Amino acid sequence: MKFYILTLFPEMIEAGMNHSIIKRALEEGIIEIETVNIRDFSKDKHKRVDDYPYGGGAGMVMQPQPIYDAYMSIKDRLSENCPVIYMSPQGKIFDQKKAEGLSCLEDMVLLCGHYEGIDERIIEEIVTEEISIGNFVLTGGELPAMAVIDAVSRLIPGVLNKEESHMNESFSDDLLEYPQYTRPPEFMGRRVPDILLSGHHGNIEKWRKEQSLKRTKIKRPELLK
Ligand code: 21W
Repeated sequence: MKFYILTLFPEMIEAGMNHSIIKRALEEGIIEIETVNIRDFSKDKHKRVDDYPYGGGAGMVMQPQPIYDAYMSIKDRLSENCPVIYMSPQGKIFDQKKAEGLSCLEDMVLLCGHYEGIDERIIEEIVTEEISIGNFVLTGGELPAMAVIDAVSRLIPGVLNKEESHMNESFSDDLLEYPQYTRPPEFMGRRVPDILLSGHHGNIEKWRKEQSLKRTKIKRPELLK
């Protein structure tokens, strides 16, 4: 899978994706990330990419031309129905189901805005969908793009190793995870539940199921409805 990221801050993406499991997947060539610096396509002598909003108001708006030219610079290499996803507070909220859908694709373009957003004509002309990562305000689309890359990549075969993919996950069956413990058996006077030390795998599995259900009821009851 190849991710193309249109951004004013390619170093942010490169730094963020250079660790742990995603770093390994990049090194193994299972995923590929190509950042395109929108500023490289500015025709302004001061390399400006933003301007004042028509009609007035606070903040700056990213101009359409540098974004359009950045997109055109990769267009020839995109798959036929490659989505162009604008990371936007106005998008549909990202979830595990959406990650699963995206994980079947060959490639995708993630467009990251900054300042107060981008010129609306770019959304009309090149964007195929908008995705938000939640109802809170960030300063740009780079962190959301990285969240999408991370969530999608770990679903691609070969990205997680055997142990990692055995991780019983929150959200895959709409239940939260059971509590986990490692050594030592006692910490700050708190004991690991005896059942986990019993070696009785049947009982342990039953206990974990009960814990998952109990926790979901208490912490995230909306997941059960
Ligand atoms: C925040 C851009 C606020 C624009 C008209 C007049 C991408 C994001 C972002 C940002 C505004 C995501 C306006 C969750 C997020 C993102 C930066 C407001 C003001 N419009 N998911 N004034 N939260 N945020 N525009 O913030 O780019 S996905």
